[in-house]
Amino acid sequence: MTNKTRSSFPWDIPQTKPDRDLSKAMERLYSNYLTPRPEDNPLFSSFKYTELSGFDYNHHDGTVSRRDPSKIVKVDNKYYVWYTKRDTVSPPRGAKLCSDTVPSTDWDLAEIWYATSSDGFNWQEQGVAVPRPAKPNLGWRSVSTPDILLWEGKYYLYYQAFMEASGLVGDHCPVTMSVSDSPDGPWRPCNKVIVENGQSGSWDQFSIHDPYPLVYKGKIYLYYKAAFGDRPDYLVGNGLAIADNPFGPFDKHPLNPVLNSGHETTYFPFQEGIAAFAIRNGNESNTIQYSPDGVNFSLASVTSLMPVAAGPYVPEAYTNSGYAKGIEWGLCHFSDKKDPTTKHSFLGRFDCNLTLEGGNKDMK
Ligand code: AAL
Repeated sequence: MTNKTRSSFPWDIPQTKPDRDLSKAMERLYSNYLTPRPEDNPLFSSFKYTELSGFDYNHHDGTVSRRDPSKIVKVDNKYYVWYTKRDTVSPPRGAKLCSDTVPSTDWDLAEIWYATSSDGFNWQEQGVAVPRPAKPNLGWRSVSTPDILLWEGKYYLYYQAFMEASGLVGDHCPVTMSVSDSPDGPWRPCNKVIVENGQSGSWDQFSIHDPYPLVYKGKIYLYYKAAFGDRPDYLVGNGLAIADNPFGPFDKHPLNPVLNSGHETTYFPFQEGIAAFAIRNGNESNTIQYSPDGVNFSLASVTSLMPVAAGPYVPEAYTNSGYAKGIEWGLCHFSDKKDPTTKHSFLGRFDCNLTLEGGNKDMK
């Protein structure tokens, strides 16, 4: 439905707040969202999903899993994505039954792999980017959930580094980083914790998850999730740590957490600020949020069927453009959790309309 058709309805929602008493719901329409009508709201979109070609899953028997894709970057006309890959003797068996070869969770005993594509639909898996290092190095049990930063001509992968099987005690792990001169590697581990856990009793004392670096205001803005407790009582907050150098120090923002909801949160520069997908966990799940300063987020829209663990193609993720145009597609993951004997995840593509242009936002 176009705006033209819409505005011909006599009862259509006025674009500006009417000068009369309003119900709470109508009041909220003008105070909570970027625009009262989703058709005009640059941060409203539905999502469309497409199967990818190029990844082999061993007939989806649960021994092979790919999940938590990074942002996508384009280098020499090729798209690159990094992700968690598990290729194990069995599907995850839980903390009680795991061993040196049997994974506890879908992201246990994993490595970071990468793939390339010329069109975003057909992918070629290139191989391992960051293998599990020998014990007792950071991440010896599992390396997972990567994201990528381009900074002054070099490439930096930030990822979770497990020192014990996930699930033995929560899902606890720190974040570390590897650096390379090329997206094809080789990757050199920095061998240190990049974002420190909070002090005992603080909101991010146990784990720093889902590191997500962007370049904003000339600095590295690294968003992350911290988890209190175990699934399903999984209470999350999302924080921000800022650095001038990819090796750190990363200073945590004094207002952390900056998001009260959102698991595997996705961020991208939008207009002069930062937009975020809060996909699940928390009162504000299924919302797209916007902060004009990268710190103070408000609801921009409420939507549904959002991409899980989305890694979008963000043309302005590292350009420090000052006024960004948004995103149109990326990769995400789907998890097959119903049957414990084949539990695994696989990658898919999402398309959306989260660009500066308004227009119809329903993806068909
Ligand atoms: C994901 C992410 C992190 C968690 C686990 C693997 O969805 O939030 O990466 O540790 O689940």
